[in-house]
Amino acid sequence: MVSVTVDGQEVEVEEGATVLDAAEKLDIDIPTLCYLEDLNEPGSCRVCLVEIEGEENYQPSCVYNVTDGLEVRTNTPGVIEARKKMIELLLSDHPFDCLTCAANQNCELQSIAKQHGIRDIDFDGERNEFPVDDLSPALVREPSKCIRCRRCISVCSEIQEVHIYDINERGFDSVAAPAFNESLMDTPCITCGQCIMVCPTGALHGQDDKQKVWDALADDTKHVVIQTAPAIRVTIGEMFGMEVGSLVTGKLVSALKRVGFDRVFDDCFGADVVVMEEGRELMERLESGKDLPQFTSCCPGWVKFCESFYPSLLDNLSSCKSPQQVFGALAKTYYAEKAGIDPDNIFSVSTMPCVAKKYEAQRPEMDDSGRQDVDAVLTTRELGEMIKQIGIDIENLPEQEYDEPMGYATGAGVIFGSTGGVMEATLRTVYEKLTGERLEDFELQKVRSQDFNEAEVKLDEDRSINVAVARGTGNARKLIHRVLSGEADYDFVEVMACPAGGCVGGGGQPIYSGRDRWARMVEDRVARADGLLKSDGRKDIKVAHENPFVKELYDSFLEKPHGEKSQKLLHTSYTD
Ligand code: HC0
Ligand code: SF4
Repeated sequence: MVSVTVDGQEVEVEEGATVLDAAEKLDIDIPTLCYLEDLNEPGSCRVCLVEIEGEENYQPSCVYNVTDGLEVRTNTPGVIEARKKMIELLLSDHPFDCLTCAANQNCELQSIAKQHGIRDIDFDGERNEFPVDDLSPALVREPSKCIRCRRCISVCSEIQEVHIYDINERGFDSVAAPAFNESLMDTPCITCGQCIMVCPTGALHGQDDKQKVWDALADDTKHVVIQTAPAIRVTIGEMFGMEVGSLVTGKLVSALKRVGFDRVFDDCFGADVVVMEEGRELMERLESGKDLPQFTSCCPGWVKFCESFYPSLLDNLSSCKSPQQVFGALAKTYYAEKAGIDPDNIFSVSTMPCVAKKYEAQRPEMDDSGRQDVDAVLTTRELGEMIKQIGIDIENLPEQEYDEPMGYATGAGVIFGSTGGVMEATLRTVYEKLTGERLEDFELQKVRSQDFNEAEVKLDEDRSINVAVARGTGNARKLIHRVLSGEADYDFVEVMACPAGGCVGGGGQPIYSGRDRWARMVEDRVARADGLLKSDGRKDIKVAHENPFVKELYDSFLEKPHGEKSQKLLHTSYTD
């Protein structure tokens, strides 16, 4: 340990700590626009300047390592002025469209400018004007708003291992961008949206489908239905100041009815159907021994990752569509038929914690109902904004039930929303079909919060199913290399592209602020997943194959899992 003095107060910190760490220990908040705890190498924004005894120039505190006896001042007029100049320099090359910016009121540059009382900018010169890239169905890039903090580079390269961004050009023209400034559409971007979650400004944000949905709601010829993803029920509350992980299923249904949806359905019903289809597929593969391990396919970011980087594994991906798309295809066929509605008049919306789901809904093959199966996808953020727009606070609403026939889901469908959930939900059914007994005490439950896990599920003396789960595509790469090298021998593997617990940490979730925003998101996955487990615990039925509405679907429409009709409507193929 070494002893440091910051603004006259002495503090002990570990050797190798930075001045920023020492100040933090004393609750002195030095502003920075690049550093995020547990994520990136700091040192690019130069806003965190401090005065160090014996040094001629102001020093960036985030990269200045302490030594014993160091004396630091963080609050002198000179330091404050120097920081102001750094912020003004950034602002001098920034578009002033704060009022209409996607990050308005959630922008770190805006808050820091306010905190420093900046009213005028002394620097008057050239301004970079890069074109907006909005060709991706999921993400929008506004490079003119990039402050070169490198956070997107860290998350995409080090955590996700997709490597889309780098700093292009030098000096005044430098910007974080894909190679050759290509559109994200022309890169292997998997649309996970994790870069959105760490961007300090509005340089990266999701596509916005709110108006499309408002227009459909205002159109009397349209019957507008919505499906809610599992993770929405444990995160929408956060948009209204509720505690992280608050389970608000009934209030969510109420809010959606007030927004004006004709039917409010549950995507978890779709998840129960996926269990039936994907479970049957797994049993068939276990019997034939072909194309094992079976990989889950409900996460579009993971599917794109597999298509881009591991095309040799495409036959191992389950051919079953995701719950979102299974639901979409059924809404415009099964539900349309049952309700006597022309499917062309159904406008099908989903609300997801994810921006990759926007991309998935627009994949050209997702039209097995004879038209686009899901018409619009709203993230948790967009949904929260719509509910606020009509002046409702979700916390104060009464609880309501989902509509029939696609609103009832079992506990299996609900746990899809956090890592390990798809695996467990499928195994609950497969285990029971293969052994005649209930799967109790599934091991993965206990280790669900880890990055990458494996378990052996014993069926009897001679048979077992080896399973593995990875969250985040960086971890998926490690797992895949073990499979391809023959080091690991699995039967069933779940991958969710988002590192903070799968969908509960999706790129469409509420965006935190502050230096610990990444660390908090990773930590909060546990509370969010607990909310889903609570919901599972409250369900009378916990296995998908006992869902009475799923049984009715098969009896009256699909006939059997992985049968002719479900293969046409609910299964798909992949492209390399
Ligand atoms: Fe997920 Fe899903 S669980 S991907 O994370 O499988 O977005 O919440 O809706 O489709 O059900 C997201 C969440 C879903 C789908 C489901 C799956
Ligand atoms: Fe990288 Fe994901 Fe952002 Fe695409 S969406 S650039 S893959 S972090």
